[in-house]
Amino acid sequence: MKITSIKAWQIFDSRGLPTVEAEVTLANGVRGRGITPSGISTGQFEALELRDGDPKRFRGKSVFKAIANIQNEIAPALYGTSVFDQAVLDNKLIELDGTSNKSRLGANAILPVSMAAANAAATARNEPLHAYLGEGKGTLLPVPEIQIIGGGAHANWRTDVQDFLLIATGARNLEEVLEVTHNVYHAAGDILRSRKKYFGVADEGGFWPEFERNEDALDLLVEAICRAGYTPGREASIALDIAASDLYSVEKGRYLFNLENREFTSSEFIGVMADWCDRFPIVSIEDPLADTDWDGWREIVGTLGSRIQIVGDDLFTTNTQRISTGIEKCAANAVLIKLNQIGTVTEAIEAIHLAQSAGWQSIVSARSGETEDAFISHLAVATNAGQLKVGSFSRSERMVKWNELLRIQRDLGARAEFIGFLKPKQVCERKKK
Ligand code: 2PG
Ligand code: MG
Repeated sequence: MKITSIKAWQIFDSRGLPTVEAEVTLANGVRGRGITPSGISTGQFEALELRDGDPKRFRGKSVFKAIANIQNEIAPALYGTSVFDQAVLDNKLIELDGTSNKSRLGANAILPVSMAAANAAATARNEPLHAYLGEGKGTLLPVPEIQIIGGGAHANWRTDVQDFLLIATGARNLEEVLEVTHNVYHAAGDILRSRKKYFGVADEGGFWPEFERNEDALDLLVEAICRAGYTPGREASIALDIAASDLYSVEKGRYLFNLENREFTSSEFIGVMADWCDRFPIVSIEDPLADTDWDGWREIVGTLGSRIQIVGDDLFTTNTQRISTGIEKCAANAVLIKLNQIGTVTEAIEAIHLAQSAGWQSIVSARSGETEDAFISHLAVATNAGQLKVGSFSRSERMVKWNELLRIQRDLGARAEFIGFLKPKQVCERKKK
């Protein structure tokens, strides 16, 4: 089944910023669509997001160059290519770009075409996307990791730590996860409103509170879990995304908590997190250190890696070379997977497979700038990734992913598996089986 047409347009994401939508049409008239999300706390090693930079148009944020690259270069190169071999197709895109970080054509030109082709292929085969991408082998429903409080770059730095998330560690199925999450999310809102600490909603739908210390958010989460009728650490636990690259001052060689006017060396910062892990039911920490601080990453894995999940996001940027280095150095035990960090569907799937082969967990993730697209829910199931992180439990660009997961579950029927949150050791044991 050959590609006969590729078109692209500028549309808008959940922050109201321009992004790229591509549409692939096949010889039989079947069409597939792909939309690029966009991050704000981006890692320096990510594939390049091409923006026009013309201050007179969309404050420099328009994506017309990326769209022109699709129309003038990508489309002619892919006409006549079979849509059913995603790896070959993605490889053509990588070669056409010719750079190591997709900086010539832009990852936001390449990715929507890659996603649109996968969608068109699935439709042409009359299969749901998860079945097509996973060749029917994807049956594991990912455990949702759901933001309750948003901070950092997503909430004008009201807290230094970026995400305070909930994982329903005691849930026996997806419905229970969503019920626990629903109850804790709304309990947290009630508490904040009653204390007049509610400032609004952050970029990913989590609450944007007025706190004096980062730890206040941990206290709030524990209180909300209890208020909702659960036992912290049993039915519901805490995950954090420190997004520490944003907190690291190269000049000072220190991590900064500006909210509290505190500075830390790498080891001191690890000490803060170790102390939090002793006092709060934390099961996962993402980006606890900056993406250049490999020694710090090794140290935190030595200190906390047997107890909790240590996730590399900015550290790895879904890049198999960086993940391989991380595996060699024992610098984490889990990888965050973001399609637009690397730029093609095939490379994202390879990153998940690499993590799995090392006995690491993979967490498929949305960006802070999202759309109505639910591709990642399918990707998580297709690859048996284990976890899914899409922001909070409000706003349609987030809920569409959770709702799609429920649809996928219905679609899989008796084949759907839910095994819940696995500790690092359990992930390794599952791999050995
Ligand atoms: C992250 C993401 C999503 P952004 O750091 O994990 O929460 O943020 O998309 O802004 O990089
Ligand atoms: Mg992150």
